[in-house]
Amino acid sequence: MRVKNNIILAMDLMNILDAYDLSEEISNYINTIKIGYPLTLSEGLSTINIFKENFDFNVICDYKVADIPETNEKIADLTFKAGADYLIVHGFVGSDSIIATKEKAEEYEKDIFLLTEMSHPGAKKFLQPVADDIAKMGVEMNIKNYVAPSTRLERLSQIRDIVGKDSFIISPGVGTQGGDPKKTLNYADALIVGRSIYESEDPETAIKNFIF
Ligand code: O7E
Repeated sequence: MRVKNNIILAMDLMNILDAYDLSEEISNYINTIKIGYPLTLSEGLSTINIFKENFDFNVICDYKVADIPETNEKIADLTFKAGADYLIVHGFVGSDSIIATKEKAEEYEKDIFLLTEMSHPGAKKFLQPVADDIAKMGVEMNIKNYVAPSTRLERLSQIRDIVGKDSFIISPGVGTQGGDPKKTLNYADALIVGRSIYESEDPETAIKNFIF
């Protein structure tokens, strides 16, 4: 995937009209967005195709899928059928649950991202101790795309060492959560940025602050 300006916009808005307006404003700078529960639960899965048809964005669906294989497969099927290019999947649920989403992605000629460690402080307690093992499992499973935090650069660097230079890492936590965007790009291939852009009075200028 080629991510324009190495920025993925986290489209955590609660209605499609605001999201559409923002897309028009920033589409010269962005070709990849991440849609999560805020927009999907507000407006439905059909939002995916609105972005595909009107802006030709790469759409990453951040549903942090974390269920048994049979349920993961259903979630993945609905998401790719709705037009998603990528689905983000939790790693802690184990390889069988992940394989269910990966195989479904392959049926649609799409792919998944594996979530290793998260960016918020609470992730240190349960997720951080197993994040390296999640990344190692991803390598064993031949997964190429990962999510790892920009708020703890030493951890991001460690996860990069595990998954190797040819893997694609996207990293949330820059800006509002305190991560340094430029330093993050020493280890990650693209930044995930939400509030610093969509809550800005001037999203276009805000985006330029993340372009290096
Ligand atoms: O802090 P913001 O507003 O720049 O938004 C960050 C986005 O990244 C937001 O959608 C949040 O849900 C997501 N995110 C994290 O902030 N931390 C994580 O560890 C993981 C994610 C995420 O996107 O997970 C899947 C990639």
